[in-house]
Formats: sequence, structure tokens, C-alpha cells
Amino acid sequence: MSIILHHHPLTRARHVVWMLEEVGVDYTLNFLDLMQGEGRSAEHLQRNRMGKLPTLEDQGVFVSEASAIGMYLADRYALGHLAPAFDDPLRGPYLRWCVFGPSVVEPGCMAKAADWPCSPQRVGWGAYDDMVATLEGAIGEGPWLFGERFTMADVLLGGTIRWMLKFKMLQGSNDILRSYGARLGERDASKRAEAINQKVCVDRGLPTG
Ligand SMILES: N[C@@H](CCC(=O)N[C@@H](CS)C(=O)NCC(=O)O)C(=O)O
Repeated sequence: MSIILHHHPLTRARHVVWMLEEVGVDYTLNFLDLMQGEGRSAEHLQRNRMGKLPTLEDQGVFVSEASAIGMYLADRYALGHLAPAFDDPLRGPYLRWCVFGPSVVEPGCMAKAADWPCSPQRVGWGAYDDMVATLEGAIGEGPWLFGERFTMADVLLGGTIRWMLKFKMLQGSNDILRSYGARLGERDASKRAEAINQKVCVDRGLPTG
């Protein structure tokens, strides 16, 4: 039974297509028309009570939360390659960067864009400028988070960075972030994923680009 990705190309599920392409496993896409309420159908709520995408189905088991999906796929299908092995000293930093997108970058960018009144000491994502400096310091010259070693953390964090740059929610002097995003977009798996997502957009009459 192949993996099923419950998907819509204009959601975080588009990044999971990239994850799957990097891992190189067989999978099928199940498009859910969110505008027609399919995310809230009884069938989908059984898979994910939040009614959210992405949701991955593997041998009858459901995994949601984009970061968890990436970590799951790398551990299960690419351990020692896209995920450092359990006894690899890089395992800790790897896990940190796998969750840094949804736990720090997403809320940090959202807080800044929406001008949420919040104290950096009290919120888990801290100060926006610290977050940008932390990202820039981690990526540095690259090409990837761990130098020449590409991992699922690059897909997870890089996907978030690219998304935030695209929607101008990550701003400031961030040439390092822009060139990292551009390098990620040049990967074969990233290009294949882009083509797959674009095709779904065209087939479903959704905006592309
Ligand atoms: N924390 C989740 C967020 C998932 C999420 O918010 N997905 C959005 C699309 S990007 C969604 O399904 N929205 C439809 C809805 O909430 O009804 C993750 O990281 O995967």
C-alpha cells in the first residue's frame, strides 16, 4: 500500500510533495477541495480532527503537522541519509532545525506582520531580529544547514523560509536567506515537486505561481 498525501497545492502540503520527492518513496496525492469544505468532511476529520492539511497516510496510520511528517519520512525511509542516525552527534541540532520553522519562524513572522503586542521574553518565538540573526548564523555560507550535508531539516526550515520570503513576511537584510532559498529551489526534487504542485493547480483551475 503506497503512501497517500492528503493534499492541496496552495497549502503547506505542497512542501510535503518536496519531502516525498527528496525521500524517493512511492506516493499518491489525494486532492481535497478546501473551498468546497472537503477539509471538514467527516472522512477527513477522522484523519485529522483539526481538519487540516497536510495529512499523510502510511499503512493506515495518519501523520499530521508538516514538521512531524518530514521527520517521520526521513527517519523511516532515509535514516542515516536525510536524517542523522540516532547516535550521530548531529541528531540534536538536526531536530532543533526541523521544528524551528513552526515553533519560531512562523509565529515570529506572523506576530511581526500582524503587530501582535507581545513580550519577546514571554513568547516562545522571542524577538524577530534575534530570529533572523539566528537563521543567518545557522545558514552562513551554506550551502546547507550542516555545510555540504543536506538533510530533511533543510526541507523543513527552508520551505518555511521560502514561503515567508515569498509573502514578504521575512524582511530585513537577508541576502543569506534569499540565496539559501534560491539554492533549495534548484534541487532536482524541489523542481519535481514544483512541477507536480503546478500541475494540480492547472488541473483544478487554481492560481499558479
Ligand atoms: N500546524 C499545521 C498547520 C496546518 C495548517 O494550518 N494547514 C492549513 C493550510 S496551510 C489548513 O489546512 N487550513 C484549512 C483549515 O484550517 O480549514 C502544520 O504545520 O502542518
